[in-house]
Amino acid sequence: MDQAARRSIAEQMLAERAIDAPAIADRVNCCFSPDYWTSLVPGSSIALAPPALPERPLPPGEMVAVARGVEEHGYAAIPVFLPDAALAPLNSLVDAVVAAQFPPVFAFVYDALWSTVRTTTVRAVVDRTLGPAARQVPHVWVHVVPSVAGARGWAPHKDGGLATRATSRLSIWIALTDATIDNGCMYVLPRSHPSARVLDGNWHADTIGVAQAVELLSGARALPAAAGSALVWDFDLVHWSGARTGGGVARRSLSFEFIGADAEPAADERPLIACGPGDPLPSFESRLRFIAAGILQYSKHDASVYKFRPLAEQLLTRTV
Ligand SMILES: O=C(O)CCC(=O)C(=O)O
Repeated sequence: MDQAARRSIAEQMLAERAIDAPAIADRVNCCFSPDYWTSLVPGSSIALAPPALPERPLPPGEMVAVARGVEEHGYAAIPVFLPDAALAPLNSLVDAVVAAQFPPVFAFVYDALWSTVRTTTVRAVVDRTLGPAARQVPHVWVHVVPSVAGARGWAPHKDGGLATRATSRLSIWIALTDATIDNGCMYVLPRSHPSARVLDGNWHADTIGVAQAVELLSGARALPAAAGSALVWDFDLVHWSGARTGGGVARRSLSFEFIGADAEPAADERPLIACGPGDPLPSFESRLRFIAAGILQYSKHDASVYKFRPLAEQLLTRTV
């Protein structure tokens, strides 16, 4: 059986688990109500002014090291900049969305998630790596690797949908809980490692030799990340999630993308989001559209959201 046939069978199986039409209609109504969402979490907000999150300043010189890491290796780690006082409310928002039986990415209806990249740290990282006036691409995701042995996040890939192999772009992945070797932390193939050339160019090629596979294994690098720290990588870096070896807390993280002022956005990267000091957060309706587009785009990486595709389609077509 070829890959297309296998995929089609898997999609049919997943579609059979789809939510029925009345349940979708009910959920669409909830989705479009800011009051519904704020009622789930006391003290939560959905507005345009970004709330300031508690933030821990980075050691001097850290930004230079991050920018150098991205340039030389394609990635870098940012030490903890979000303290527990910021992480606890963020995790409560994800808890509430999951308890209401929505995919975790719906936590992006709330201001606080958007505020994580309006912090001094993230702004400085984006400025240093992409230059001034970079903007946010409306691709966001909440990654959850559940507390089940063998569970894992996304398979190896390079970022960018229609903008594959694009330059002047940066992903920022913020750990909401500790990401460890045992619970499925991220792995990368540093671009500076000699084996990275194996995946240059057409890295989707169906066959590579055993010798090359062994070479690739030698290049893989695990990146454990403490809650409140972040990883950044550019769109030419192969990265993936490890598999969990056991239980413990779920591994949770947020993903964001940014594009330099000089780069032409691909169709699926519009509308870009201005994210300088003083710029408003995306409107509630825009957030719903970004969440819905993410479900359609990322269900190929995250099968748990596949059954929400009809809901996402309705969110994209219905006007408020
Ligand atoms: O957290 C994960 O499992 C995958 C993150 C990732 O690869 C991405 O956001 O591009």
